[in-house]
Amino acid sequence: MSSQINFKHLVNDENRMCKIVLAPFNGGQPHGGVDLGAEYMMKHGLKQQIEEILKWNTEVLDPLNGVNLEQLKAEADEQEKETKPKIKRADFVSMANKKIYETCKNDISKGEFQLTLGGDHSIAIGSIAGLLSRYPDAGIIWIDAHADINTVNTTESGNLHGCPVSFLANMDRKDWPKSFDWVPENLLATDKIAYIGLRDVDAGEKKILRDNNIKAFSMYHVDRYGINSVVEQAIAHVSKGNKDCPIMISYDVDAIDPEASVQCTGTKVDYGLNNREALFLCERICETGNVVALDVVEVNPSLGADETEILKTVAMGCSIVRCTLGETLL
Ligand SMILES: [Mn+2]
Repeated sequence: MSSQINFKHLVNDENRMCKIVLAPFNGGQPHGGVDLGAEYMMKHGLKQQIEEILKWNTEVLDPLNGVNLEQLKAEADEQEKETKPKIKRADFVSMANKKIYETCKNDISKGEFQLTLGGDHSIAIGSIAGLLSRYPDAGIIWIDAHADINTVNTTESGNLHGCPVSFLANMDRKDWPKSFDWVPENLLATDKIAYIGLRDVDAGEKKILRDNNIKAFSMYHVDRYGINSVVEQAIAHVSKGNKDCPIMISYDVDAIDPEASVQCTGTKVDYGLNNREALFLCERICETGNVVALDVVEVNPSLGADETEILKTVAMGCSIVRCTLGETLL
C-alpha cells in the first residue's frame, strides 16, 4: 500500500532514494549513550524495513566517520572546567553540525529523502540547514516535549540540544561563538516552524515563542482539539497556503509519553503523546505528499532499565521512520 502515497517532491518510481545520515553525536547534552541511538535503530533492521517493506533504495552517509567524538568531548569538558563558558562544548557542537550540514547539502539531491538519525537534538542545526539549502521554503514541524529555542543568552543549562531552533532562526546571532559563523543567514523564518507536543518550556522560551508569535501546540492543544486538528493546523501554518510546500519533521522521541513507549531518552517528561498520536502525525504529514526529510533524535539506549524498555524505545524510533516514509495500516 505504501506505493499509493504520492511523494510530490521526491522521485516516485523504483529509483526512489532515502539517504540515511548517521549523526551519533552526544555533545549537545550531558548524557552518554544518545550517540548509540542511530546504531540501535539500524541494528533493529531499519534499513531493511525501508528497503523491503517500503520499497525505497537506501544509502548510508556517515559525516562523523573518522572523527574521535569521545576524545574531543573529553577534551572540551577538560578545557571548560577552567573557562566555565555559558554554553557547553560550543566549538565541538559546531564542528559536528558543520559536517552534518555539508553532507546533507552536498551528498543529498533534490528528489531524495533526507533521514537523519541522532544523536541529541543539537544535530538538527546541521540537518535542517542542509535541508533548507535544497528547499529554502520548507516548513519545519518540530515534535518535542521541549521548544529547544533557548538562545546563547537565555539558556540556563548551557546544553546546546536546548538551542537548535534559535540557531536556525539566527536569534542573538551577534552573541554566537565564532565557530558557528558557517550557519547561513536568513535560514529559517520563525513563521515557518510549528511545534507539537510541548509540555516543558522554560520561562525564557515562553517569552521567545510569544514575542515571535511562533505557532506552538502543547499537550493542552492536543487534549483540547485532538491530534488530527493539531496536525492539520501545523501543516497549514508552515505551508502558508502553498499545498505543495515541502515539509520536514524534526522528531524528538521525548515528545512521546514515557509510560507509552519512550523510557530511553535523556529528558523525559510525563503526560506526552500516546503511541497512536505519535505515529498518526507522521502518517498524516506523509499523506500530504510533501514530506522531504525527517530527524529522529534523543533515542538513548543506555538509559533503559532493561531490554524491554530499550526495545520499546528503539522500535518506536523505527516506527516513526516507517510511518513518515509511507507505511500505512491498510
Ligand atoms: Mn528536542
